[in-house]
Parts: sequence; C-alpha cells; structure tokens
Amino acid sequence: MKELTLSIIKPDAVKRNLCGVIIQKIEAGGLTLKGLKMLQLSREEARGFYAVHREKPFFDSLTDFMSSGPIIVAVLEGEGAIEKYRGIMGATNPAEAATGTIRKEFGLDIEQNSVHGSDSPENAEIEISFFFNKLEMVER
Ligand code: 3AN
Repeated sequence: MKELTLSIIKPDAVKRNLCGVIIQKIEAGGLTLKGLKMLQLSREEARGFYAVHREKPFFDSLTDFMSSGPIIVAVLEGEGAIEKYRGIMGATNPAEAATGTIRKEFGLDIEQNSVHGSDSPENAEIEISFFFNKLEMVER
C-alpha cells in the first residue's frame, strides 16, 4: 500500500553537507519526494515536535540539538514507506545500525544520528501536518 512518511535530515548532517548523499540514498531506496524544505526550529518548536519524548532523560538535550541549526524536512511516498524508510535509516544507535544504512554511514552518536523517520501511520500524519500544508505537497 502506498504510504507517506516524514523524514528529517538533522542538524549534524546538514552541517556536514550530507543532504545530497542522504537524499540520494532515499531515492535509490525506492522512495519518492512529495515535499521538501529547509528550516530551523526554535527550541519551543522542537519541544513541540518531540512532545512524546518529554518524560525521557534525553529530552532537553535532544530538543536543544534539533534546534541548533538548519534541518531539511521531507514528505516521502512509496509502498510501505514508513518501514522502508526506517530500513534505509538503520537502528537509532549508529553503532548498532546495519552496514549501508544512513545512520551507520553518517550518524555520530545515538542523539546526533543524522535522520528522523516516522514510526507509525498515526505519527506520520501528525508529523507531516506539523511541517507541511497541502500546497507544499505535490501529486506525483
Ligand atoms: P527513532 O528516531 O529511531 O525512532 P526514538 O523515537 O526512540 O528513535 O528517539 C527519537 C530521537 O531521540 C532519536 N532519533 C535520537 O536522536 C534521540 N534519542 C533516542 N534515544 C536516545 C538516547 N538514549 N540518548 C540520546 N538521544 C536519544
């Protein structure tokens, strides 16, 4: 079934000029860009986006990091896009990620792990509408 998912290229990867190579892996993995933009979250916006993690010990550090520099947000489309993209990203901890995945190749540590991807259809919908309105997503 065709699905949508939200991708974020995180500040650590944007800073190191890895946007192109990450988007290359996304497209080569069979996902199609439906929306794309660059922005920088405020601390408050980052805290809103990661609200599900507000009780976690890493919440302050994570949201400071996510608001520390520009990010690229994208809506990806494809068959089983959510699971497919999580496969392309690799495990949360780059040290445990499989060879060839984005996080294995580029992630610095469990927090600065270069990319985010939605983990369920419900969260994909919430996360996409956090960043994109209808006009910013194309039909392809
Ligand atoms: P994923 O992004 O693989 O779905 P989540 O949802 O468990 O992982 O975590 C959200 C984000 O929080 C991760 N992408 C990572 O940046 C950060 N994170 C997760 N676990 C830790 C941790 N133990 N310490 C620091 N940051 C973490």
